[in-house]
Amino acid sequence: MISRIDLRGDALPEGPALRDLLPRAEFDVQAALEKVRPICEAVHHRGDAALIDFAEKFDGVRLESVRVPAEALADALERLDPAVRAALEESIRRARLVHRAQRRSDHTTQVVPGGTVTEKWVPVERVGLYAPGGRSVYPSSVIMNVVPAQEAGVGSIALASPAQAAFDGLPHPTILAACALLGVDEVYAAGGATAVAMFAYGTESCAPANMVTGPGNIWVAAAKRYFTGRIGIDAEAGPTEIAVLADDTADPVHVAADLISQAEHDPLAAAVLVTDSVALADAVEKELEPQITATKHIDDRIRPALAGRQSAIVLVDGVDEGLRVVDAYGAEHLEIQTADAAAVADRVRNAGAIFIGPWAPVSLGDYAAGSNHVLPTGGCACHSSGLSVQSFLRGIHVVDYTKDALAEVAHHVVTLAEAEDLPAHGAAIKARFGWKVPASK
Ligand code: HSO
Ligand code: ZN
Repeated sequence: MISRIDLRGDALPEGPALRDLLPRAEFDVQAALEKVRPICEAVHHRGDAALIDFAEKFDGVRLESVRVPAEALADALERLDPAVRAALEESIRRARLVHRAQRRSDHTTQVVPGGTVTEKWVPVERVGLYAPGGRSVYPSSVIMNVVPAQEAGVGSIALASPAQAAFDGLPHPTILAACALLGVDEVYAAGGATAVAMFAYGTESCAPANMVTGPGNIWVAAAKRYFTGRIGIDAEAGPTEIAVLADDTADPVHVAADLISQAEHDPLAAAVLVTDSVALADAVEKELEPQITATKHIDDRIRPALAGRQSAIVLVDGVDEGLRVVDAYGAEHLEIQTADAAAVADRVRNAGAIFIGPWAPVSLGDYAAGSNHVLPTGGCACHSSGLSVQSFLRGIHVVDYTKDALAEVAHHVVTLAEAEDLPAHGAAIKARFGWKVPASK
């Protein structure tokens, strides 16, 4: 069911050549871009009316308004199963602890006497968050988006999630309840690319946002790409990935369960085991079948995810080689299940999040570790981080120089301006000193 890639024996190739040997699905956002263009433009030109038409077409329900009334949020919270409420509250509490600690403070550097540069961190003014509907109704993702935005101090937070025919055109009640728990009261019933377009352009009922974050399918990713430059985005989230670096000390029951746990998200989800132990590889493979049979989403998601070209068991010559493989892969989630797992984890360079040892499965991070679960996929962990307070802040340099401090460096500025054939740049300095460049001290 899951293929094997045997990298034992020969020396591993370097960099991109190694990455090419590893499994990964096609996620062709560019191709989807052409399809979302007319949708985005319809929202641009027809506003709420377009959103209502698209909800009817894609979600099968005719809405009276896209804005969710306050009573619907209160009602969803009231009806929420108390156990789910307690779990969401604990997840929020832990996420707040971690994200509050991320906030950077402003910092002033004195470059010369009388010359300072302060880096001031300012939250984005208005953010639109997207929470998928359909196959993935995840109140946990509402938490993972809202908490960092709130802890960053974003003043205006709105959330969109697809209209659900089964709930009178409202977004799913657990999404609404999560919003109510988090104090988010501006919620819209809009899905996929239409929601991103609503936030990017604004409509009669929704003011435009400066930034859109949140997971979603390929249409959401394509719409984010369409608007890049106009608005800020977090990342073009692709299908979920788990990589497990394990040796013969790992428990095959745990490893199999963790691979299946992420395969459960999507037929395109990736589950990759990297190990130097053939015995473990065999035991995990043997363990998969009974565990799959005992769960849900078997034929629509788990089997195709594990059998797909994006998933594999990769055999390597040792943990050092395994580390090179997981670094080349840059997994969204990386579990280290080896002897001395913390020391091995310390050597990892590329991963969205790292989970150390037998008691930190990805599922814990998905819900209640305190860490964020909106993480870079598709190898983007090689250059990007997951969602954090920092994602919602802008660092603004504030330059404050006295006359003496400017005079001291004036000749260098004028010299560089002339070297770049930009004499007006130099003139802006000279004009302040009676058109004569002050002599250097
Ligand atoms: N593993 C998913 C997030 C998620 N899991 C939501 C359960 N609910 C992507 O990191
Ligand atoms: Zn998950």
